[in-house]
Amino acid sequence: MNDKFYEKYTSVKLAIEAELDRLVVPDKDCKADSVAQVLPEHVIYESMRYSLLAGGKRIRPVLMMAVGELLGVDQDIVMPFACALEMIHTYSLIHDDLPAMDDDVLRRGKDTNHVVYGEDIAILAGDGLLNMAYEVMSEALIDMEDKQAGAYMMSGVAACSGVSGMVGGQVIDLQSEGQVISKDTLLRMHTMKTGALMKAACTTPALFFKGKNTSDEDFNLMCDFARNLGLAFQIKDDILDVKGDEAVLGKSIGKDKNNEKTTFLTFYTIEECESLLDKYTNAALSALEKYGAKADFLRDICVYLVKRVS
Ligand code: GRG
Repeated sequence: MNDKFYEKYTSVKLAIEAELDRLVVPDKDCKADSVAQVLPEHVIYESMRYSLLAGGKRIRPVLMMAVGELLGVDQDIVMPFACALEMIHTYSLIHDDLPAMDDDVLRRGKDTNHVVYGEDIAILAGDGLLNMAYEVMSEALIDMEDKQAGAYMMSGVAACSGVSGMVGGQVIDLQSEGQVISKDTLLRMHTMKTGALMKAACTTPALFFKGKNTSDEDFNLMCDFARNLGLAFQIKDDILDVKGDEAVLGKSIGKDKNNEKTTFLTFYTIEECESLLDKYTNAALSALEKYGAKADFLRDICVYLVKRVS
């Protein structure tokens, strides 16, 4: 990867992190006052910020900003939706790490939320982030000139995050533990659990144009891009769970086997997984052909995700 890519990725990531930092405070309209005055419920903000601002690749919001740039949607319009998506992703990680789900102690290089704040606060921190995501999107919608566009964007994020998307995929995952599942079920589970937030990231800017007498071509291409990228991302995640370095990854490895999860490595060897990774990455890249050089940042993101070590 070239330096120009990392410079751009870092600058988008830092802008997103600065906005997340601004949004998640006891009262974002009078930050200085409320930080000075410690309220009894202050711990929930601390807990939400602990996980949200703990690092992470920020791949979903960076993708959303990149697609927004590609399709010509103002970056200020996309930013609140990108932040909301990262809040939803972080809530899902906090809840996924709970003893009732994956029971994990390490995330983003730190103790998991419930280890630090207890299960009760960790559940509420996840709930708080989920609700704040909708607060941030609906406030953005109020300020948008084209409210219908904002409503389409928010509804897209909601659909991808809920039972027909990530939550549904997590249910399939939990119900599949210790069971023999088919390759089709595995693909369906990951398309929902991991792929749906990728779909939200890549299609939300395209939804800005819905209902404006434009064709659905960009939306359909972004669905195709996200579906293949999501599967490539998950295969790489499965490989890293076996071959990765816990210190670099910042999360526990070997968890899939311990939790009796079916993964791509249940069906395929590492070498076969690596060629599947290439197959899905190439399919994702093919979906970008129409855009020529304008999509180079998105192409570089794909390559970065395939080569990532964390
Ligand atoms: C609790 C509703 C609910 C859903 C949980 C996110 C999730 C669904 C489970 C986490 C476990 C897992 C392996 C999910 C697959 C998606 C994935 C690889 C998540 C980790 O995302 P990264 O790598 O993490 O983008 P960072 O920390 O970089 O943001």
